[in-house]
Amino acid sequence: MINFKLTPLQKIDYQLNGYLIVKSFLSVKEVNKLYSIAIEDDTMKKHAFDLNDQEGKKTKLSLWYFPGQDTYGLLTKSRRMVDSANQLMDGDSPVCHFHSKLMQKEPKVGGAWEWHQDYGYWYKNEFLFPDQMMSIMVAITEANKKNGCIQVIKGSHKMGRIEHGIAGEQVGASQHYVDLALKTMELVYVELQPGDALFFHSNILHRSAANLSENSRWSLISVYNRSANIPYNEPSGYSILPLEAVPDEAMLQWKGDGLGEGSNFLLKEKDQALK
Ligand SMILES: O=C(O)CCC(=O)C(=O)O
Repeated sequence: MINFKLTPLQKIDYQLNGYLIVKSFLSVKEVNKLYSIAIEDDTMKKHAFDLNDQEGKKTKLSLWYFPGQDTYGLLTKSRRMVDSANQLMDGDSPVCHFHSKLMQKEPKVGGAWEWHQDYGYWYKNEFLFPDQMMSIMVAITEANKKNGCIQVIKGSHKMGRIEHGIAGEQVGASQHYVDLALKTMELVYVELQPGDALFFHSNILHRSAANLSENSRWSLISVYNRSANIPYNEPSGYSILPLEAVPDEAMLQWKGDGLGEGSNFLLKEKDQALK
């Protein structure tokens, strides 16, 4: 959607529930472009690594810190993404980009994500203000119950941070608190069509099941932070670098570069933090 703006009602929904779904956030043309780059771009492929769940099932993901002048970077920096993050996060310092990842859950082998809060990871980076952090996920292929769509516990962001431990190569929230949350709040399967977006708070409890279907589930997740929310244990430095927003049309109309090494990809072998 060109010149997309959240309505006051959508903002209230997000604050109440900890997430918000926006249908047709991207056009078919925009999603097709993201999909073909994901398939064809050598840099993206070269930097993809496998993340194992507790049963050894794998999600393929590429994660980068710097949104450049390539199609993915231009989407992450687009007005519709940056202005939405600005409307939804607490605080008033400039919006910055922490990192983005392309998630590829392949048919039959795509791994699960355990129940967690993203802030369960980011707390370790010593960000102090979870209300100043959020993610925007864009579905590149359809996401449904069969191919392991995201599940959220509606309103669970209001619980504050829950203890997390290690779960496979991931971090998982205390099962006791997850069980209590499930007893108290509604579990929602976030089924999306290509181009739909999910906005979610850094403290919402979420997970996804393994992809046991015949179809891939691919998505882009970009994470935003405010420049005043300094992480005292996060060496990349990007999460406090203000973003310069570009027009929504840029990802289709600008002659973007390909994804380059300048995007600063995470190398799994070398880096500890996975998110
Ligand atoms: O997309 C998924 O299946 C889960 C991703 C997730 O939980 C995350 O990135 O925090």
